[in-house]
Amino acid sequence: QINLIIDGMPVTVDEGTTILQAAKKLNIHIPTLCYHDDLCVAGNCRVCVVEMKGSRTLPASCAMPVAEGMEISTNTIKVRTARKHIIDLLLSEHNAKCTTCYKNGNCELQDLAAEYKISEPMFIDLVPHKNYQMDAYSPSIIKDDSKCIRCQRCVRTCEELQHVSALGVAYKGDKMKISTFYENPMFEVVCTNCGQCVNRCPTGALIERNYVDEVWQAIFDEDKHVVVQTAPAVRVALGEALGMEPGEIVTGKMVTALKRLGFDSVLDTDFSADLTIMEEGFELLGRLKKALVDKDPSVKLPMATSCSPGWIKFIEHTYPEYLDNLSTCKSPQQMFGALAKTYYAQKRNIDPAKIVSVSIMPCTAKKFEADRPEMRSSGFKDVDYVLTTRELAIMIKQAGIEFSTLPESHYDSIMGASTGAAVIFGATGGVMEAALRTAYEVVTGREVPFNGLNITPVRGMEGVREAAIKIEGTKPEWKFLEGAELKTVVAHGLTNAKKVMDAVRDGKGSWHFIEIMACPGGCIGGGGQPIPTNEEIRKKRAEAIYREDAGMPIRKSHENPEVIAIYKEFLHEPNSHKSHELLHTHYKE
Ligand code: HC1
Repeated sequence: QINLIIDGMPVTVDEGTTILQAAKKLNIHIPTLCYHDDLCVAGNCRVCVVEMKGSRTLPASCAMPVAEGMEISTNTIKVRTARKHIIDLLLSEHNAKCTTCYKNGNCELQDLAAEYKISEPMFIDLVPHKNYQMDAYSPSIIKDDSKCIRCQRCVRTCEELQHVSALGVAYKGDKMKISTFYENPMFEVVCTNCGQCVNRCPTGALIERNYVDEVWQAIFDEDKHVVVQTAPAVRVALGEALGMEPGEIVTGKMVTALKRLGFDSVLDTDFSADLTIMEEGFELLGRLKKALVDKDPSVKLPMATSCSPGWIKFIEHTYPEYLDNLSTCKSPQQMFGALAKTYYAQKRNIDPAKIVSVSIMPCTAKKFEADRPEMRSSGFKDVDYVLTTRELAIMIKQAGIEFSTLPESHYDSIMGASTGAAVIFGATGGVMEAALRTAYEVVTGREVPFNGLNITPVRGMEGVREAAIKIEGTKPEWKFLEGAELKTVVAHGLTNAKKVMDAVRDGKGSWHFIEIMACPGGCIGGGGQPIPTNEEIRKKRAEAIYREDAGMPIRKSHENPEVIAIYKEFLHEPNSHKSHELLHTHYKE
């Protein structure tokens, strides 16, 4: 334990704590820019400098560990002047057209400039002399170097959290910039579109490509029928972008808001998440049968989930030899899109050409996914526009809706019913838990033997989690699984995905089923979620997801009445010819 004094107040903290963390314990706010809770310390912006008794220099509080007897001052004239100069220097190289910036009102540099009352710039405006580049080729992410302050949060995110390293530091000195391999557009390098960099960028240098105006246009077009689907993780995060606390469940208010925005039908990705469980669950059982009964050597096991588009892009780039291990199921977003312009159109008697299909996702990679050539099995682009949670919040604000006071509404019918199994898709481990709830019951006729359907071994925030489930008392047609142990593993964040895939490649993992989500925490920590997103906030959103599940009247995908209906009326059975036509795909090398 270390004792020190900050701003005249004594504080005791563990060895290894930084001055920044110790100050936080005293509720003293020290400004930061390059620092982020999720990332390793960089100490390169130096906005967090403090004065230390006995030292002539001003240490960066994010990088300096505490020491016994230290006396720190966080707000002296020297500190204030240094911070002001640093902010001013950053502004001299920053395209500060704040009024037209997408991040206006949610920019950490703007906040600091306001806090430190930067009025007359002290340094020459260097922006006109710089050859800044704008990369707007990706359907997911726009990179604008003129807004970059080179804090390298994006670089650390891409390298540490995601093990992708699509972004890196190029050149030195005043030419230093954040760039890609040979300065190619992000669209053409190994970027997975996960948007974790976007979520951590303190300015407008990395933003999502936004489709708010296009969606408004569709809503105002009387000739169009605009359907909207909402992803599981949006309902536990949207409130944050509209002034509410992390972890508030706003499902009913969100539905009301979407109806007031003018969408013709407000439906739920959770419906197609339940459908995914049926398709994916039977696919897994089919693969197990082929491997165990038919002894078919061509069967690929372990089977891996395929609903996270960042993960799909990652496996395409990094482990292409395992593409056949992916489930052939499209993601729930894309299953929904394909059905919106076929099944839904037929049932509502609407010309599918007039349907505009919009999805609200916690994810930027979903924009890329919707653009993939594989995603046109309805004969049209299955999902026309993908908005992030943040973009939906923008639309709600633009419409002048006071979100927190909204009454609650229910989703519309046909593809709006869902279960607790679907909502947990939004948290890491959720797809696995939902699949086990259904697969176990299909095979044995009994509920999965865990306390109240809560398969806790697959829950939590540990990067890689293994769980095994013994199958006993099988129905006659599944006799080959009697006594078998179904081995599963769950990973979130691509660094953890790499650990699992390396183990598979090296023959160290003997799993049957793998769930991988590209983002830390799963979709609740998606790149399109409200900013800030950090560990504490992810935990609160995950808790909300499990609360939502626990409160649902139906908690198993195969009991979703609209899923039962679609099989009866349209798809016939899981993995049917029709299902394969619309709901499955194959990613090729
Ligand atoms: Fe997800 Fe999924 S859970 S991928 O995390 O399978 O984005 O929320 O919508 O498609 O259902 C995201 C979330 C989401 C899909 C589902």
